[in-house]
Amino acid sequence: MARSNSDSLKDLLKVYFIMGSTNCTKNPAEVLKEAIAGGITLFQYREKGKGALAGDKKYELAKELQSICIENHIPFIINDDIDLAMALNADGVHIGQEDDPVEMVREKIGDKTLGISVHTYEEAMTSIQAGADYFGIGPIYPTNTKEDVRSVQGTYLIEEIRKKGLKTPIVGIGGITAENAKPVIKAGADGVSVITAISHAESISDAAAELRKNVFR
Ligand code: 3NM
Repeated sequence: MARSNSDSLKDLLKVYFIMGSTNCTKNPAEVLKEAIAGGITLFQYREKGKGALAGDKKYELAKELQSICIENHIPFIINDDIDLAMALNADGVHIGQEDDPVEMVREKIGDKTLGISVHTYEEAMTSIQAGADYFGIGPIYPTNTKEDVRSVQGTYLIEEIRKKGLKTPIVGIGGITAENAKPVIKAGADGVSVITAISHAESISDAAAELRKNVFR
C-alpha cells in the first residue's frame, strides 16, 4: 500500500486495531486472525510495555503478523520502529511527538503512510505541513493500556480541528469500545483505534464486528 489519498485512507482507518505481544492473553497471530475475521480495516504492530519483545523475537513476530495482514489485504503499520518498518517494507509507520521529527521520518519512509499522535491544533498543523498523512488523537477516554498516557481529553481536539476546516484523516484513541465509539465519529473522527477492546475480548471476532457495526452505522 503506497501512500493513499486522504479519502481511501479515511476508509482504512475506520476500525484500526493496534496490538503487540504484551496486549495479548493468547497467541498474537491468533488474535490478529480473529480480529481480521471480525472486520478490522487496518493493523498496527505496537510492541511496548513490560515484557515487550526486542531484537530477533520482535522481528519474527512482526513478520508473522505482517504475512497475516498481506494474506488478508489489511494494511500493516508499525509503531515507532522506522528501521523495522523499512526492513519489512511495512505499509506505514505511526509516531508520537517524542519520536524523531516528522520531516525526518517522512524522508526515511518515502511514500509509506505516516501517522502521528497530536494533542493540540498547533501540533496538528505542524505535523501536516511536515508530511504526516493522518492524526491519532487521544486519550479520548480513560485507559490503562499506555504507560505515559496524557490526561483524558475527550473529543474536544477532534471537534476543534474539524471546525477550523482541516480535513486530514483522524482516528480517536484511548479507552474506546463498541459502546462509546459513536461520539468519537460524531465529533469528526474517521475511525477509532483500539487495543484492549479487541485484544482482551472473550470473543475477539465478535468484539471487532461490534465495533465495526457502531463505526460504520
Ligand atoms: N495511545 P486502549 S492511548 C497507544 O492517547 C495509545 O495517544 C494513546 O489502548 C494516546 O484501546 C493508547 O486499550 C492506548 O485504551 C490505547
